[in-house]
Amino acid sequence: MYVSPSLSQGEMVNTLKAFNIRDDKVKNLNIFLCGPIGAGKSSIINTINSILEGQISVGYQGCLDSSVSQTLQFHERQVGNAKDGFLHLVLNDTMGLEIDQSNGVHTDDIITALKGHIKEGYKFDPQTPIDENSTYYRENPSLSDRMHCLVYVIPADKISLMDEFFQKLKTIRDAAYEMDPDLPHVILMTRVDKTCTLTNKNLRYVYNSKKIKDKMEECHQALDVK
Ligand SMILES: Nc1nc2c(ncn2[C@@H]2O[C@H](COP(=O)(O)OP(=O)(O)O)[C@@H](O)[C@H]2O)c(=O)[nH]1
Ligand SMILES: [Mg+2]
Repeated sequence: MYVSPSLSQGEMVNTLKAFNIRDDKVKNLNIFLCGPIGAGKSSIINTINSILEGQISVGYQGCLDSSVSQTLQFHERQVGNAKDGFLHLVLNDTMGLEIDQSNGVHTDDIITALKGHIKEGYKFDPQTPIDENSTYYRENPSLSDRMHCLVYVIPADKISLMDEFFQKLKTIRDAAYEMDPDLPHVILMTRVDKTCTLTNKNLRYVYNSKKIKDKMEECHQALDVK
């Protein structure tokens, strides 16, 4: 699927709505959102769903900035709604990947989820990765169960504080390359309004800002995705 950036928002939405998967063994395209708590993952899911509902909103989810994850649950959100129909896209929120291993979801669990072994609703235990005997553990995940795209959600205003975190993301990146060398990796930079006075005034300047360009370069170098 290619959605040209020159399309209007309505045209983009229609392209997404018309999107179908050629392989009928794969029901939905699974997109894996991965990033620190407070990066804006839930806000992205909300914004996408609001746009599809025809609202013009750009939504930051109304929740508090927190250094500890509120929910340590594996969560799938199908894009769309019951009234207008669902798209063949599922956004998977990893939740609570903390800088500190002892506090958030274990990196091993993130990798297990990436490979499709973890079922929706599983409550992560920060101390121990999922037990293969758990009812939430899927022993032989199919192509339909695993992730098809890895999105790193990176808060632009926190990049310089994230050295240790980037190491975690690189472990996940390498596991993804090992699982499927052709898996697309995307960096999605959030909180650009908090990083530059120009974008803070108007988000339309996002592609004109030297500061944002430098942050994007910093992200790219830190993660080194192909
Ligand atoms: N200023 C600003 N705040 C944002 C942005 N994205 C998210 N937020 C806020 O950052 C906080 C964390 O967002 P959330 O979506 O819950 O992050 P999550 O932990 O990754 O799911 C919330 O208070 C959001 O309102 C953004 O692009 N700009
Ligand atoms: Mg969240």
